[in-house]
Amino acid sequence: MYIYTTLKPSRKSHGTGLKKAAVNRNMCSLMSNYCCLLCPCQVRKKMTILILGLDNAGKTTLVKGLQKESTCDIAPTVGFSRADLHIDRFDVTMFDLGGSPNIRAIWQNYYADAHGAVFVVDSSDQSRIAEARDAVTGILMHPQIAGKPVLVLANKQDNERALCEADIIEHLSLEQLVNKNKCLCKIEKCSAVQVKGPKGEYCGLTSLRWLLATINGDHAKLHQRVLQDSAEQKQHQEAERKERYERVRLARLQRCKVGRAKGGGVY
Ligand SMILES: Nc1nc2c(ncn2[C@@H]2O[C@H](COP(=O)(O)OP(=O)(O)OP(=O)(O)O)[C@@H](O)[C@H]2O)c(=O)[nH]1
Ligand SMILES: [Mg+2]
Repeated sequence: MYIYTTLKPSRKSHGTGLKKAAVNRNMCSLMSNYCCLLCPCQVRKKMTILILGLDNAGKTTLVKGLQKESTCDIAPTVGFSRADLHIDRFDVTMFDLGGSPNIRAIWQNYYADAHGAVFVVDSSDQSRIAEARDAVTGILMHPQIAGKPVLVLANKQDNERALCEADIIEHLSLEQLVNKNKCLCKIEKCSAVQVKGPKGEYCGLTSLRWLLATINGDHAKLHQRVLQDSAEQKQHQEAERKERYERVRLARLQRCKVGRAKGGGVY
């Protein structure tokens, strides 16, 4: 069985697989870091990350925290917002996508462009954990996301009712999901409203560094996939646009014919 997770069991045991470190991957990552030092032209790599999760999970708060902006009074995201950040030696574009049910349909329009994703969970809201499981299942099973690295943030840990990482893994069926879809995955606790985490820096940033390093370790392959999927998506969208145009043109033509047959004027 392939183990594609570095999930850390914190309270309960989750089988032997979870404890295995991805040694080869880390070696590749180290080698690629070393190559970057030797080759200055490759120093700043571009990465696109999607920030996904249910409405009210704390996605925008997280992005604001990463941008060192105020995390107070944040309105629900209608559509999406884009943030460009320089983190270490990476140029990171983040798409913070609105999580309300009527907006979730647009998420898939962004999958092709993503090198990886962050899934934010409101750990304090057990009443919506099944909905979060359905959402994360849909994301990881999508052919344009499967195989890409995913960071799961168990947010709102400042709330005393918050579920721990082990509970979130269980409720989201995360182990089965990441293994089935071959997604490298890590789960981290987070409180997006708190400016400093236990390691002295913003909690979201510490966690995000894992995602960036993981993408960096497989950047050439992931980037090739992004280019190919994005090109295919554009072609598909263009074909759909032409088809729509043709449908409208034929409908108009038909209306004109009917109008003429009835002896009326042409509109
Ligand atoms: N206590 C607590 N509240 C948080 C935390 N993170 C976010 N919130 C609050 O949760 C609410 C929703 O946060 P948002 O960042 O707007 O959530 P979102 O996921 O972007 O929601 P949509 O844009 O609707 O998809 C806000 O009132 C935040 O202040 C956290 O770590 N702890
Ligand atoms: Mg938002």
